[in-house]
Amino acid sequence: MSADLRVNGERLWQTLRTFATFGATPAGGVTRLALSAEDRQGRDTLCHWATEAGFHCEIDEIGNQFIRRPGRNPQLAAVMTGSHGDSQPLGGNYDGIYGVLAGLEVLRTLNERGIETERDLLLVNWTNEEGARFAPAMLASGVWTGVFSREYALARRDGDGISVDEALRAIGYRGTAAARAIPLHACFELHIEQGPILEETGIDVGIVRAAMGQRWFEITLTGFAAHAGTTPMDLRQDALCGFAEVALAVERIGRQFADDGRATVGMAQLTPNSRNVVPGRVFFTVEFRHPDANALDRMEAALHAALATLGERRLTVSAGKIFDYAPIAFDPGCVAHIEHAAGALGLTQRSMVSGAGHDACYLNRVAPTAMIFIPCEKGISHNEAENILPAWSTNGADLLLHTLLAAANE
Ligand code: HGY
Ligand code: MN
Ligand code: MN
Ligand code: MN
Repeated sequence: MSADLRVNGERLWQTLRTFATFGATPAGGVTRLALSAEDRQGRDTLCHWATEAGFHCEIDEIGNQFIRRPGRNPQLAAVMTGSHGDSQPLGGNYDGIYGVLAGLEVLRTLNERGIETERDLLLVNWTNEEGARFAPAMLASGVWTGVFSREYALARRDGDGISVDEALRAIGYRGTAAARAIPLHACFELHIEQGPILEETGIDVGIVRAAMGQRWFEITLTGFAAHAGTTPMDLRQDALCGFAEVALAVERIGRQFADDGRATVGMAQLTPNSRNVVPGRVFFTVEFRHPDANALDRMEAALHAALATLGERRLTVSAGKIFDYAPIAFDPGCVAHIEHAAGALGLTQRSMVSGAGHDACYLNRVAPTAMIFIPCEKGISHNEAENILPAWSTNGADLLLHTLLAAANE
């Protein structure tokens, strides 16, 4: 297909601006948590645009949205693209939704130019990729690819005790289609880099050949809530001080496994959280990432060693691992499609490993998969200041267009 074939970058940019109003925050980002009213606005809009363009829109039992553009040979396995429409609590306007809307722009462009493909093209908006409202992350693509059972996922609850099942029904997205993988020929996810490399090196696109493994832990330290004025220091069972020691130990573990290692304490809740009560309990999360599974094992062991020292503070520890996936190697054939298309489009490119998790990491279990990154300003993401340039957006969508065409016609 001629490299002159390009998407309508301005139209794509306008769809991104429209989605930026669904959960817009005063600081210019979005709060569009999975299965929230804002997420519903986005889902309804996506369905409307898709049906307006003549595509079939289907919802599965975990709320994943599938938009299908039929090919000439429907009996051939489809080619999939997509990402997620949910955001972090104070997230950016491009993480996830850029890949969904660029995919829609590709389908619209093919329609406008009357271009048929051999294989169906399937665009997906995955439910609850972020894991911000309902842990763990990539929950719904995890169900679709068999990582999690439907029952486990539907029963997951948010901080207010609302289950995924209840939230799906509340916004009318508890679909009927089975949330189970169908045969796919290939799968490509387009996403912002969420790191600084492409912008700093002035390279147009990243060809993602691998992704780091991740492990998520939920930990509760229990001491004893006591009067701040009458409890001598040596009689305290202060859960917050124990937490502080573990949090710094987690940071040390991350540094010990640098440059690739990542270690984060992202959430902490103390009880009773009152200024004149010695904290009796702290719930917190720990997550590790690394491209090497053996390193993840050693990071996990170091965490348990740090937790074991808390006996001296007479704290009891309950720790559970809620999420664990091994480092991912994406499909060389899919990587080659992206490299070839980028060359044909005259885009500069570099091979990359993703530090972020993506639905593609699970899709890679059921189909040949790879990812495309575009730059984002200063690598900022999971932050309201996340930003991309229209030219980057258009480059990524053009590359997705030509990559999907190659895979859908082989
Ligand atoms: O946490 C992640 O890596 C992804 O952005 N949900
Ligand atoms: Mn994302
Ligand atoms: Mn994210
Ligand atoms: Mn191929």
